[in-house]
Amino acid sequence: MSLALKFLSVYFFVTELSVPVNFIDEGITMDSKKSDRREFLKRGAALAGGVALGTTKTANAQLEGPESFQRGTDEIVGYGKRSRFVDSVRIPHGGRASPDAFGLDFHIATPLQDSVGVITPSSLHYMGTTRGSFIPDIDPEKHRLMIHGMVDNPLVFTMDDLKRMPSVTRLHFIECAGNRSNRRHTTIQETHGMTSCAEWTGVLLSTLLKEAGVQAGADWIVAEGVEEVKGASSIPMTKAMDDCLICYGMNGEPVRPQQGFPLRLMAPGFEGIFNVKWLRRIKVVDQYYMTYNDFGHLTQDPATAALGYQIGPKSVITHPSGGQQLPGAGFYEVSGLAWSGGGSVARVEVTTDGGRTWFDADIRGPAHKMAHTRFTFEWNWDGSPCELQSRCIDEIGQVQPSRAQAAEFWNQPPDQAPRVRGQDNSIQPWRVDGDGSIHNAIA
Ligand SMILES: Nc1nc2c(c(=O)[nH]1)N[C@H]1C(S)=C(S)[C@@H](COP(=O)(O)O)O[C@H]1N2
Ligand SMILES: [Mo]
Repeated sequence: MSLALKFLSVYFFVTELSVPVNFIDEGITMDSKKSDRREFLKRGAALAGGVALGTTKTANAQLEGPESFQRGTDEIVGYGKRSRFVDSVRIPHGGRASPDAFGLDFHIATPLQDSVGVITPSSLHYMGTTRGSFIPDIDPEKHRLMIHGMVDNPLVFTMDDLKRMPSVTRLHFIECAGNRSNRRHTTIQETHGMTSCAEWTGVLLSTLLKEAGVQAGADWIVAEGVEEVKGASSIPMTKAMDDCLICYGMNGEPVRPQQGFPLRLMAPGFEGIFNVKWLRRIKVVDQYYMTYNDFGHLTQDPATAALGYQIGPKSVITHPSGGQQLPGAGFYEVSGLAWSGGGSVARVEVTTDGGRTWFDADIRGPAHKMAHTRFTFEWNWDGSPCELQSRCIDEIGQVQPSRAQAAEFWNQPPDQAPRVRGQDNSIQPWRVDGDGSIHNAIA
């Protein structure tokens, strides 16, 4: 059939069902999808009976039209809105209500179970706050960033000043050091929801520091948010001069208030707490200063340290994951996210037999430095109970540890159940029961 004819028949088919005419585009691409599927079946990856049957049936049956059409509103025209059939939401993390009775927000977790690709929508980005936050309501016209201390020229920047400077746009994850899995968690939102990935736009901190002229012996900076006491972190000058960003943009619009509007520091790959929100001051100093946030970073000795700086290589299977349900045996694309504070993700391995055999997963899209990276693995589930895990290897060769290895690193006595006392980048096991239900398999 000629393309024109095909086009025509799709058109009539479509008008009959009274769905919008732009559906035609999809009618044409559907053919290429079909041939993919045939290709796929030839390769021997048989789909589950139920799924295949469902597909055949749909092809013969009348397709449903929309329930109704939405009348346009200024709100939808102005800022847009997702479908009422999409209900993925953030949840309070760690059992503490957000907002609480006083309107304070605490930690809030991203619904990673519903994630696709690598970008977290801004409205679903996790929120991390030390000891709770009222979200500052900052007028960007009045906001200033001061850089002072051991510099030749102390500087004060307006938002407009910053936007005149050379900018960079980069994909980076943030992860709270409190993003740790335990056996009481049931879903990935509970085990891993305190990490998100966004496209950040701003000025390199090195650009501003060079403008100010850093003096000899100035080995640290202290970055401060508007809350003074708790919103401050000491960061080594080497990191500040390397890849830290002063961000005003996030996913194509101004940084959201919960993420630090109008200005935040991004310290790629460092624990969440270093990414100071509502940034207003950077003091260049000669030594590590003890701030509220720095408590816990005083020593790198695993016997006493609560925290590190750089996030280790980490990954988690987002689908299928805890609380989800497989409809039956057959083909599934296992999909997950991997990231590392050490650079880009080089490789991800997946096991479906609880760690006895490991296979290379496919890396989807370019693996950016210190960014969530999507991996997938083609899996034929035979319907018997099994255990899925993933492990990340980053570009500097670091390998994501097992839970037992991470517990040993943080000095958990070997005769006790593995508990990760410090930063937890351990492998997450998901158990698949014979009925297709998925469960957290931490012992
Ligand atoms: N000013 C300020 N910055 C802050 C915090 C804060 O409470 N105040 N919380 C930190 C913590 S604990 C984390 S994990 C990250 C979270 O960033 P997000 O809320 O944008 O996800 O911000 C960090 N920056
Ligand atoms: Mo955090």
